[in-house]
Amino acid sequence: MITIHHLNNSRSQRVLWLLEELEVPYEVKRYQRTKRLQAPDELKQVHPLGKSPVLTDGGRTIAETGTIVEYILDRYGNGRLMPEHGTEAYWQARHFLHYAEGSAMPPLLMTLVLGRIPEEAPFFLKPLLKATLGKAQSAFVRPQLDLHIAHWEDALKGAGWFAGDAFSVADVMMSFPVEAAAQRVGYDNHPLLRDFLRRIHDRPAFRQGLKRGGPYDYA
Ligand SMILES: N[C@@H](CCC(=O)N[C@@H](CS)C(=O)NCC(=O)O)C(=O)O
Repeated sequence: MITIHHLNNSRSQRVLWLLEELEVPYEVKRYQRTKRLQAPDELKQVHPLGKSPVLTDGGRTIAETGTIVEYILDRYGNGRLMPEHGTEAYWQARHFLHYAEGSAMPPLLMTLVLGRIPEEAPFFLKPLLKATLGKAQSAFVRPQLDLHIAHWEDALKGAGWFAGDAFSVADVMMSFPVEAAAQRVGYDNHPLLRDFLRRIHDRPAFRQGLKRGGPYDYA
């Protein structure tokens, strides 16, 4: 039986959603973030990085969302949620499967970190840090984020999914950066991304995944 080691309010939610879409039975072991929003040390007993998600299945332990998702599709997918091998849609799905964590998340994480540094600094440094890091944010990070968001909106033209004309693993993987950017940037000028979020939130498997994973700020 698969166990997902799930940190509350995290990108691990995608894995629960995928398993619900595929109707694969699984257990959830929940972990709570510390006051500083980090994973508890207990997770390091499951995998040395101590990050979530981690999947355990029999004697096997797998970390990193993209690998976990590939493992689940490979072992339990029976061809579902992945476009036909070798087609354009297939390579588009592979692109988004890797891109979600490899390229889309770093500028979002940077936004989070740059915003948090002044909050945690001594009071007399806050204004200086806010001004300096705010500039770095608007000069370097925000243009990158805008570039990425334009790529997402463009990908949704057509059928409204990230790969081909049907819902796939690409949509599951991309949901986390899309949710995170909705909070940090907003989609006033991106109707396809707004519609994408509405449609995934309506999926019964998405809602069931939320029940199993617990409160999730991103949806
Ligand atoms: N790229 C990794 C990122 C893993 C990761 O950073 N997970 C976050 C959850 S959103 C985490 O465990 N954060 C807590 C911490 O770093 O202590 C993946 O997709 O699995």
